[in-house]
Amino acid sequence: MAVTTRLTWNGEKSLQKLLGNVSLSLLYKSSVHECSIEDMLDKCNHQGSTVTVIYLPNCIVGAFLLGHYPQMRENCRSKNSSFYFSLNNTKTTEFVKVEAQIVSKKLAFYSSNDIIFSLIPHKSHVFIPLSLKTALGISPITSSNYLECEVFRVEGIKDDKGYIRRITGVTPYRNRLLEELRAYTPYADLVSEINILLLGPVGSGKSSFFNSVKSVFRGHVTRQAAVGSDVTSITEWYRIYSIKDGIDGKSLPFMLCDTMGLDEKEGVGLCMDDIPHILKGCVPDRYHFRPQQPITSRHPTFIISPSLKDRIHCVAYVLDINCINSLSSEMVAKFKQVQKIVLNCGVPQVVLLTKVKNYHGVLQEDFLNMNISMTSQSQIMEIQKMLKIHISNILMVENYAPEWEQDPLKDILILSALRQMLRAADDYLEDLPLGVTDEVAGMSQLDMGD
Ligand SMILES: Nc1nc2c(ncn2[C@@H]2O[C@H](COP(=O)(O)OP(=O)(O)O)[C@@H](O)[C@H]2O)c(=O)[nH]1
Ligand SMILES: [Mg+2]
Repeated sequence: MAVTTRLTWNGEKSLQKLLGNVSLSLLYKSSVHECSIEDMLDKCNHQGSTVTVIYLPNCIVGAFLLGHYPQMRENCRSKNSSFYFSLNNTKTTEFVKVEAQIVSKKLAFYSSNDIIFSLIPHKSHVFIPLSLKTALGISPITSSNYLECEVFRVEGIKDDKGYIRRITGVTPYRNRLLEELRAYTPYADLVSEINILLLGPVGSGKSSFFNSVKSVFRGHVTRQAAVGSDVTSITEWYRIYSIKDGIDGKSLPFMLCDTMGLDEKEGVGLCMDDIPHILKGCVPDRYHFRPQQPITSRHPTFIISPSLKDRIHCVAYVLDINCINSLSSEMVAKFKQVQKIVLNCGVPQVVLLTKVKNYHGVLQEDFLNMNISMTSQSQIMEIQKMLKIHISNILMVENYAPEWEQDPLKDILILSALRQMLRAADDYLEDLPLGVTDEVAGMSQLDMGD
């Protein structure tokens, strides 16, 4: 009979995610195999990197060990890198120079001669010192008697160099990015909020990007904007969404402006003549788009004298990365038409590529330079050629779908994309002619008439 893990489906996914989208194969399970160090080592020796998962009454903790399990010989220490985690709150802590040794039927991990983690399989006992319990955010009175111990072989670690540092660095890096964006204020306080306009074909992930940003700041996956899987999948209203900070609920100084999708056919989807009005800030929140009838200044809610704060400060062209190579020539032509309007208005532009399935690839590189590490993809080269947008402004995300759990790596991509949009908007504000603060910049370049 096949031995199966005690982890739930979600628990197994979380563990795989924590380790960088690896595959796991169960080598040892204490309730099925013998509860002895001999049997455990027999199953786990010479298997390469492993993860040992301990099920305590109130939490699940574990140790990842880079390289082989130690040998049975006493007094033989094998040098490894390892890290320890709590699966309940996905907290991790790193120990780079760990020595593993079998002493008196106990598997012990040492760092600078102090035991940092040890297992006594025949007693179903785990020793976790208080300092490690604190670092992992688990209760100091957590029982030392475990219900189960499982060891998995970890497959799919492409590059060992710096692997543990990156894994354990993901959550702190995500938290630093979040803090940075929480503290963000627009350049020279010229406006109270940055307006980011999302433009792209139906189904490219515009509404999902807003939901994703909102989810990151909220601290759990939420959805406010209707997305493709809903009954009415097509966004027909112009929506200017604010984003609240989960901690104290204050509105953050950026808005995401969601539009109707662009369509390759004329007279379908977002009307080209609406775009200059949106860019200038004349179109109000909740305006109902009409594909064949652009808004005019006679419309009752048309904003006749928009100021700098009403304008769009950055445009993001949203595209599904998997569809780039199959964009029709009509859609490419439409994009070029849109781009001309945006350029004419002087608004900065970025590309947001969604549905990036292999986003765990950034873990194999240095996620501090994600754009550079992911630029070899042909789709990115293609979009750069098509829209002539600098590579640093081609951003990639994997949006949250409603049913998914939060993932710090996804958060990093979403927050990095948002940060780049805000930087582009700040450059635009900084570049405005002196004295242009409360009037509409670049207005003279556009016909305000109907
Ligand atoms: N896998 C995946 N699905 C996505 C992503 N972004 C959007 N989707 C899905 O694609 C569909 C269309 O998304 P939606 O946000 O409504 O696109 P919009 O028409 O541009 O607003 C929905 O079913 C979403 O759940 C993504 O980054 N990854
Ligand atoms: Mg939408």
